[in-house]
Amino acid sequence: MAHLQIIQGDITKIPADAVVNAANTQLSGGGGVDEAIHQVAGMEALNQACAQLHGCATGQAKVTPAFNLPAKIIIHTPGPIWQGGQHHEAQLLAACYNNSLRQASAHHCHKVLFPSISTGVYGYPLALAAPIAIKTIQAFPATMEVQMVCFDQITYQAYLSALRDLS
Ligand code: AR6
Repeated sequence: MAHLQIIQGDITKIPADAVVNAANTQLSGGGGVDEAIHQVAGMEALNQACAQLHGCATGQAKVTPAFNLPAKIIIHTPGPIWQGGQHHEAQLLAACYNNSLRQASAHHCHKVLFPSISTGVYGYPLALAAPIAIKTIQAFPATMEVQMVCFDQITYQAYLSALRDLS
């Protein structure tokens, strides 16, 4: 079973085997954590590697090298855009975590960092997203060390509270 830890910090500054990126389906870069990851990994190298992947469907996950990030690989997963909850958002969000962990496992990664997928620009309510993230990570069968890296205090508190409610 994957072991989950919730921490507050900047995902680009923590050494790991794999860093998950909250991407878009074009894998074209953008704002938020996607921009931070591109900036630290190296804009040109990462944009070039992403362009070779020809996009990624919502809920799926694709891999590039991590370049200058302190990691082996970056796993790019486009989360669902919140549209009120009746458009398969929950299944798609769970698929992001599950497919990212599958990629991590296929690439022999033991330590994996996640940002809070979809709860920024994509508008997924934190209180609904956090338990989905936690349950999906904890249900993943491989032995792995997973850190949910919350950038701000509100996100950190939401994940801590969801973890308490689930245990
Ligand atoms: N470390 C960890 N978390 C971070 C960092 C960081 N350095 N920077 C921001 N976050 P978002 P989304 C948090 O908007 O909602 C992009 O333009 C942020 O505070 O990055 O999945 C993509 O290209 C929030 O809690 O991702 C897509 O178009 C969380 O990361 C779109 O945004 C996710 O916020 C994806 O939107």
